[in-house]
Amino acid sequence: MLIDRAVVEVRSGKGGDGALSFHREKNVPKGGPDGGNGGRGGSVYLIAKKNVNTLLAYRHGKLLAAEDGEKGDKKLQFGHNAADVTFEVPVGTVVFDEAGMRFLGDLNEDGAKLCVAKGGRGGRGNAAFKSSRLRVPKVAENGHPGEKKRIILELKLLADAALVGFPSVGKSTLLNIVSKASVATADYPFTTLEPNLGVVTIADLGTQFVLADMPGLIEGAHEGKGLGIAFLRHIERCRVLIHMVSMDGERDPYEAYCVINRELQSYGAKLEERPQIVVASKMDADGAEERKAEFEKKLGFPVLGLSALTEEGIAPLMKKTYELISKTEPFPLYIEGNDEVGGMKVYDAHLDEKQRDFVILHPKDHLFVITGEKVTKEYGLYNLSTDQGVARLISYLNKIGIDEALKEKGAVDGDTVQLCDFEFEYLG
Ligand SMILES: Nc1nc2c(ncn2[C@@H]2O[C@H](COP(=O)(O)OP(=O)(O)OP(=O)(O)O)[C@@H](O)[C@H]2O)c(=O)[nH]1
Ligand SMILES: [Mg+2]
Repeated sequence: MLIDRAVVEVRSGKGGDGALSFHREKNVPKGGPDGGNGGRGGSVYLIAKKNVNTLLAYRHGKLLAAEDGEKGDKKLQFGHNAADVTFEVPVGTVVFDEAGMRFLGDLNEDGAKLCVAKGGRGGRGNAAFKSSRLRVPKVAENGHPGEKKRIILELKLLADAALVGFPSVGKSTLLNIVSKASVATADYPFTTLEPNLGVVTIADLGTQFVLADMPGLIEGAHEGKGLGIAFLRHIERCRVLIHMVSMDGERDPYEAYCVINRELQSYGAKLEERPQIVVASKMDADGAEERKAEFEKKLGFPVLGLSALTEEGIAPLMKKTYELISKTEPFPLYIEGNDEVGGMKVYDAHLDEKQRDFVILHPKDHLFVITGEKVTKEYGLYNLSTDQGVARLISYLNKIGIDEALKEKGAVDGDTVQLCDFEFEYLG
């Protein structure tokens, strides 16, 4: 089986905590602060390698993790940075953050590298806080937390052309004939459940291309009807679509043609703009010639007729497909709101992070819980065993407007507010 999708957990290292320490020497009664900074946590990278063919290594929900940074120490000893770790994936792997299916990167070239979890920064030791206002800082920062998330790896099939159309129009039958594949075919819809690939050889041109047979589409596929359209992700990189319309009289050919085009459009990756070769299949069926003539009249252009029984039209279609592939540029992977993803070799999954500061939950009377990635991350930075740490946390919460937000949510004096393991009373 082709493993073309894997979900893995990635975890970068936490930054080492900064140290809280004071210089001690016999003859120096009051030494200055000398707590060193913590080291940076390791980051997790993926790299595309052309000698890696599948996502098999990631099949069982592997954990991709880097080590934590080392703590800072007294006498200005800085903690060591943890090493970054890099995992190899096949060329053509596309990476998404599972939460919200956010696109992280397209590893479409040998050597392309993507940071999927950035190591946390080390915390500052108290020596770093020396200032004229605070000569004896009794405060050190904790290291920044590492990132932890689940990512989806998807291997896009690298087919040159794909067969699309309603179920039972003869897509798999054609693939079998032209590529000597042995894909199941039958006279009921949705025989094909997963895309299949075949290599087509054009002997007299001494050339080959890869053809993908897709599951059938139906009206409403973009809303999940039939098999849905999720599998269309496999054809996002195809240069040519062969749109097959059956002449057996099951459906009106022109209507069927329009429905499929609408579904391709609804997929949202501009598949409708891809060069299409429209073909009329099952030309051996009764009345096929008349239907084809009518179909062409409505379309306004002639189409190739095919029959798997007589093999009529098949060789010319393969030749035409090859010619169109040769003169069509490859398509960059389309990502919503990002027309072109390419050229960049190293992507940074963190650049476009847009986060809200916090969310307030109200699980029961007189209890409010502050949550959200940003605020909990910030929370981890304060060393609450010191008065300053607490003071700084409170001033941060004030700055981001917690009081107003709590009031809006209906908090009254004396209500309990929780943020991780820290609690305080609301005072309006
Ligand atoms: N008469 C005739 N029957 C055909 C032709 N091509 C395919 N068939 C038959 O049509 C039925 C459906 O063919 P498939 O190749 O399974 O169709 P498909 O488009 O792959 O269908 P799905 O996988 O369900 O989307 C099978 O019973 C085939 O034998 C043809 O050219 N002429
Ligand atoms: Mg099929």
